[in-house]
Amino acid sequence: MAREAIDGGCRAEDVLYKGLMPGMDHVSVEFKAGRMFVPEVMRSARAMLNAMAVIKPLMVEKGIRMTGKLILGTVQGDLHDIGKNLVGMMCEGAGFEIHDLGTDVAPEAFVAAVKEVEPDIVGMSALLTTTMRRMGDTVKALTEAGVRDQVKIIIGGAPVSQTFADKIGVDGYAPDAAAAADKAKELTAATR
Ligand code: B12
Repeated sequence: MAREAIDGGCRAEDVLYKGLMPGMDHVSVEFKAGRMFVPEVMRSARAMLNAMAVIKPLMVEKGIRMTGKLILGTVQGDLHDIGKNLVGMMCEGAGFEIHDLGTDVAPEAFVAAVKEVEPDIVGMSALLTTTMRRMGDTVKALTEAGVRDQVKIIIGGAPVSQTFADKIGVDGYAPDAAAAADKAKELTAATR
């Protein structure tokens, strides 16, 4: 449908901002209300990603800026990535350029990626009570490298909570992928 819209004369940014993003906003509302579930969110996100593959090159050509850049990774020692991938898909749906570092990401790898990509936001995922501590280590590594203040940090994953987020000094926590996209938008809006 995205290709048809472009071929029919629609501008790439209209396909994104008037078509795809309101569509994902709807998915977000329905997911939060418990009327849509993980498989439907994943299917919607996949449709969004396929449409983005069509329009992204056109947007890059025209120099149209995305909502922001977001680095995402599951922390060191942790291989769970289903939730992280969902967060990436929803944030991409919200217009973010995603740099997914994968799983088992060491604090130093987050630091290197921040220096290279210069993102607006760093997102960390942890599903194990043993690995959630690596989130604090990563914040420390970013601080020691002198880049902590250049980014907003959000965290999530089943054992993670707002209390834990406050404790390790990050900028946000979100319980699910839809809330993660909202939080990322809120934090980038605050910095502009
Ligand atoms: C699937 C799974 C696995 C798969 C992972 C496959 C993969 N590619 O991800 C496999 C089989 C590999 C696995 C392995 C292990 N697992 Co496991 N696993 C699970 C399981 C069943 C589901 C996790 C999941 O995908 N949920 C669905 C997603 C959509 O939800 P989510 O991850 O919570 O993500 C959402 C939010 O948390 C949030 N979110 C997530 N990340 C982020 C990031 C940001 C920035 C933000 C804002 C939000 C956010 O948004 C997401 C989307 O809505 C859970 C049990 C459970 N019900 O949670 C156990 C579970 C997490 N695993 C567990 C354990 C113990 C292990 C193992 C140690 C088992 C073993 N003895 O080998 C290993 C560890 C391997 C490792 N080093 O990581 C325990 C953890 C216990 C604990 N408290 O620490 C759990 C809770 C099971 C249990 N009840 O015992 N596991």
